[in-house]
Amino acid sequence: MPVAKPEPQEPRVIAHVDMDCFYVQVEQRRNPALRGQPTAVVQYNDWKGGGLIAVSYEARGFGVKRSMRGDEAKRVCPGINLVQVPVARGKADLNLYRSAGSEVVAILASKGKCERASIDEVYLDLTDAAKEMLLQAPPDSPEEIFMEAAKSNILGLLSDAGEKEKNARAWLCRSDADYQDKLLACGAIIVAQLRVRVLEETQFTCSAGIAHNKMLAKLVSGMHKPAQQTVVPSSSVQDFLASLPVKKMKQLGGKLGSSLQDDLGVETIGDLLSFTEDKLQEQYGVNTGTWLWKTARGISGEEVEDRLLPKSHGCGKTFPGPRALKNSASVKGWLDQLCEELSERIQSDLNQNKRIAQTLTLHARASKENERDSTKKFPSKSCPLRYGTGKIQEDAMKLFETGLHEFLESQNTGWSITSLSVTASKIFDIPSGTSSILRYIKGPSSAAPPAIPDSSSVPEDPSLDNDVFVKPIHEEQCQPSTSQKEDNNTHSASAISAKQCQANEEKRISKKLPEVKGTSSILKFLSRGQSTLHEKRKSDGLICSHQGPGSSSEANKAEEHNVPAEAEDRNNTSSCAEPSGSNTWMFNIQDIDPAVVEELPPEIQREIQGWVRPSKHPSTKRRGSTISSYFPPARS
Ligand code: TTP
Repeated sequence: MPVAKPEPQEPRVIAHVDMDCFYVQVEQRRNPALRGQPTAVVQYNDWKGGGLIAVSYEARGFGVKRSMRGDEAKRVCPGINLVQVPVARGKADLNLYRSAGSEVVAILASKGKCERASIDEVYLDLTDAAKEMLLQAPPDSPEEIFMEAAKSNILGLLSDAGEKEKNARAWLCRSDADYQDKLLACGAIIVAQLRVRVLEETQFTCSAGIAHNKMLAKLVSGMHKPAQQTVVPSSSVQDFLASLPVKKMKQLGGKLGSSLQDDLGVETIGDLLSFTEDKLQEQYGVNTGTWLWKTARGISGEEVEDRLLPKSHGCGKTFPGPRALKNSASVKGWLDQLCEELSERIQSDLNQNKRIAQTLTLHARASKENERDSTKKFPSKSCPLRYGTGKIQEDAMKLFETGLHEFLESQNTGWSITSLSVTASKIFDIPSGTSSILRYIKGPSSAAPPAIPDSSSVPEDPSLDNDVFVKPIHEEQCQPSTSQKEDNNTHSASAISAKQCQANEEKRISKKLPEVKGTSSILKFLSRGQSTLHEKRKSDGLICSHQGPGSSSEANKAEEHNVPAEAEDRNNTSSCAEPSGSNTWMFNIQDIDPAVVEELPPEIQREIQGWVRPSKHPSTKRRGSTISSYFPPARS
């Protein structure tokens, strides 16, 4: 259920940028002969010409829709070019589109905080850039307004087609505008400049919404497509929301939206205005009630996250109709392929971005032979993620078997699987300089040691790779899950003080690392020590911070880990000291993969246990044997 976030005191400028018919544009860049032609990208499939997943605006003009299959599109538009999605391992290979999306993100991220929301859309927080423009070079003359900005659609600005540009120019440099509108005008100019840069450097067009919050920016970014932008001044918010169907609002597309319609007779967001906050809270609980009340007024405090990388990686495949999988051998065949791809992707994330995924989840859609109409769902199953293709394949199959067992409820009946997906989630950053963790994480099936990441490289994009990619699922995957947020909060509950780190860190850092060999055995580790360890971890939320060159300040790092700086002083349980005056790097003990811990030398393991159970092992820390020696900060 949605929860209202506190709104910031200061006005913000937020943009939502969405690529136009993205996959088609990528294909048109590969084959310029397709430019300006009715074109659609088709999902690999030989049934009725495959399913359309992206349709060019020229083809839309002929009535071609994404819901059509290739054969139908040809009937509607005989001249249409149908381009097949690249295929690898018998399923769609979206790498081409992912890296095209990364090109765009690299440009958009140049002007402010950037959150990659899906394969082809981002949120930008342009508040600082807009403030700077307002201070340094505010728009003051209609004639000098950047051409693309002058084409903006400004919500609530009445003008016929002939006057539109003239009015927009005037609006963008009104001297009598309030501060909020002035910032918004600067934001609109910045977004227009960014969109032109994207076009020049990638050949892709995009559309954008510019508003004071994410919710409004997202709602309008698709309003004038393709290649246009829409601005939402505060004064036009109420009119805009008044007629907006509830189901169009993010978070109201499902059961909550249906309940608003059925139980309260609310059809548009404007209809919600007639309910008091108390009434909405009474109906939907305190949090959701407040969220609805605020949403009706266009208020949203949701922040743009600084995130260019995915929160999870997923690979999926659907098996509709006759393609359904009906025995374990065929499930294993497909799962192996999906896991192989997932393994490659998390390994590449580790190599390029120094990020480790901790949880493997298996989702499936299934039905029982004798109960086709049953609503019982195949339960999603998760386990700690072990690196290495073979291990992931093995664990995924076990998860499948466990899920199937539950799903069948001990009935001896036939079954069929119509979709399978594996996801790697709970991804965390290895603190900078912890090169040795990369060595430890490398399981026997990982062929090569992870490369030292190149900080200048453009990060991988966050898209999931579902064979038939359904947007809402995709978005969901890109959002933090409640449990993830809860976890973060748990981390913040207590943290080991940076001041507790022991002195002479640099000496230890320069100590030669011993060679430690072993196999990753996270499951073994967890079955042995998980319950105590996890309970303690949950209550302790340990963080250890260490000195290291070139990293950010303690407070900043604490923020990165959602740890209030003051919380660090409350916990005197750990044992690392910091030489004063130098920078700090931190890691959260909860973020260390237990498999990694198990492979460390015994004295290090004892030390970690000491952090986890400080009262029982107050003096397990020994000079020269602390964990920091093994996860040392980078040396410049
Ligand atoms: P969208 O942004 O939803 O659509 P689009 O970019 O094709 O067109 P528009 O101009 O209307 O925004 O999706 C981005 C890409 O994601 C799309 O080009 C293809 C892919 N996609 C799928 O593979 N399956 C889907 O169900 C959807 C909705 C999109």
